[in-house]
Amino acid sequence: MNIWLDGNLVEESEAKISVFDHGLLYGDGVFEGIRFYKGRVFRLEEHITRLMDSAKAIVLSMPWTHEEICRATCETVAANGLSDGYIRLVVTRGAGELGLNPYLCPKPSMFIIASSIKLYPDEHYRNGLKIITCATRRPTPAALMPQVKSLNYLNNIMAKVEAIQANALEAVMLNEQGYVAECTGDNLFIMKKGEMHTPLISDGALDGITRAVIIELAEKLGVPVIERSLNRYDIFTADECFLTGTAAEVIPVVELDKRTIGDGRPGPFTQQFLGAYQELVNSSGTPVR
Ligand code: PXG
Repeated sequence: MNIWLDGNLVEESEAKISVFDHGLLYGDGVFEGIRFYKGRVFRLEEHITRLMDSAKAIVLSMPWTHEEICRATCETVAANGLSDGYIRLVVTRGAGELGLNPYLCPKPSMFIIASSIKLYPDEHYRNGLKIITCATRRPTPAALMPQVKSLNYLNNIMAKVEAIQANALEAVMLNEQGYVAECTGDNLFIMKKGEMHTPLISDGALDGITRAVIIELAEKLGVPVIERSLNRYDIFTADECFLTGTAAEVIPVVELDKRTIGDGRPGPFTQQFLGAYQELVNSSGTPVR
């Protein structure tokens, strides 16, 4: 496997980062997870824009331009001869002194891995996920900005642990006020009386690229979209519920906290959006060469 590391494509065994890198020492850095289908990178521009914004928000000055990163991403996919897969793009603060001070790290590092990703097992796309609400809350924006896709994922990992311990694959995370923010690695949508509802970004959700695509598709299909604060009541009483993410794509949810959502089967809107999403990813994107 060829890894792009600080400007060069190197063998996996040569792709090494210093133990003094603040990305490792403090989770100081940002990342993106991007998919490519049939040799085309899906929503590449949007992912790199979010990466640059995340970096800016944590005062990490990027030594590479938007265009250079797009090119490097495509180059990495092409170098590995892959047609479908997953890209992990990571920017770390770089190596520096021990101690939090990021200004003592002179040079950020960037690496790009093009590989595959294990999705939820197929049966869950057919039958729907059974998920839980976890006790771990999304941090308030006054603590850790939820829109920054930082290397600090412990909050989500602790939520994921709760899900797994409860024999579930995902967990709904609430914000400090008790409103639904999102799941540990996916945004959440419900359908109610033919309308689509999804939490506001300001309620602690990541501004998901897939979320934006689904909103676009809904508007194209004439489905009203309402971004508002949701609580568990809204999910319990929804006709349908589904999650979106680069890795998960669109996945139905049929149960929350042992309560059946709708009729307990993936609903027609969910199936329609999953179909429309799959059609879009297979017919658009930036060619890698
Ligand atoms: N919320 C969170 C907290 C996420 O991390 C999403 C929503 C969905 O966003 P996109 O832009 O993908 O539609 C994410 C997505 C990984 C990985 O291994 C990436 C995510 C989540 C979990 C794992 O790359 N990001």
